[in-house]
Amino acid sequence: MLHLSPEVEQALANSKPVVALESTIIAHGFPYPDNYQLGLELESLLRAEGVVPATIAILGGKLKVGLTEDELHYIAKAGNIPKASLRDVPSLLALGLDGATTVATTMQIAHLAGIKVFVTGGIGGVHRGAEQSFDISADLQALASYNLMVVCAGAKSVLDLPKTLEVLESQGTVVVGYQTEGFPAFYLRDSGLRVDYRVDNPADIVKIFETKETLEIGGGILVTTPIPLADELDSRQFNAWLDMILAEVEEQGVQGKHVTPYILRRLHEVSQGETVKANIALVKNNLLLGAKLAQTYSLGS
Ligand code: PSU
Ligand code: MN
Repeated sequence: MLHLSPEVEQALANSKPVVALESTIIAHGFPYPDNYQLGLELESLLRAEGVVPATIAILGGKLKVGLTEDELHYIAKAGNIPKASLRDVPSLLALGLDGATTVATTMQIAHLAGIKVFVTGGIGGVHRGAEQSFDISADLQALASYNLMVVCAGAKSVLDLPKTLEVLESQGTVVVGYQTEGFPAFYLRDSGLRVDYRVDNPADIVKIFETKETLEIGGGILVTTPIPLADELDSRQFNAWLDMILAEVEEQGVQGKHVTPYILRRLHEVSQGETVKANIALVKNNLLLGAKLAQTYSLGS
């Protein structure tokens, strides 16, 4: 069921650096054709760093690790490929269906393939109002289970960030800040919350990861890095947009897996593209750190 592209298969066999990328960001994170262009650009940025990109998706019931340009285009354009979370994977495979992988499923599949680094924009977490809705992303569950370095710009303040950090602590997930003491809040550099460890160079992050592997402690490491200063949004403006959109979610009864894509789409609309621009900038920034981590890890193996 696991289908590695020839490029990814060869790189892994030769312990060359590989970085996994998710497909929900392409299917649901950005409008077409920007999403297709972004998918291609992320891959070529990694290649320029000497790293093999492994974009992950479920297509026709197969776990695809490394996509062709046609497959990437299909996912970007289709518009109706469902978000595949952990619980969807067996059904999608058994029934021969498509799914865009979230952080959780991308981690699961990357882990099956033996990939150690995954770069995304922001993770899912505990939603605001979770004490009522119980809406907690399976991304946290995956971070508890799969042994990968996951690079992100923190999480959006769409989520309840203090609760998200509490769950990460309860389940024993290592959270580090790359050149930052503050837990980043995606479009904003600092959430006002702290990370446990500030680490200033990629080699030390890999060292933490390898130590965890040596001790056979399961689960991932969440590597957070803030959006570049020049790309950060204005926090008052952002919070005003967000409050408006959260009110819509409530009013329209948006629920379950539709919440995150709804919020993202509306942010893109009301900000007239500003959030898209910031999102692209932070993913690229994350990518460069992920490339360094993959290179450092592969040198040691
Ligand atoms: N957060 C973002 N952008 C995203 C997502 C989350 O800022 O695109 C996507 C990721 O694929 C993440 C998923 O894994 O949404 C989380 O969805 P849920 O909250 O339904 O678990
Ligand atoms: Mn949810």
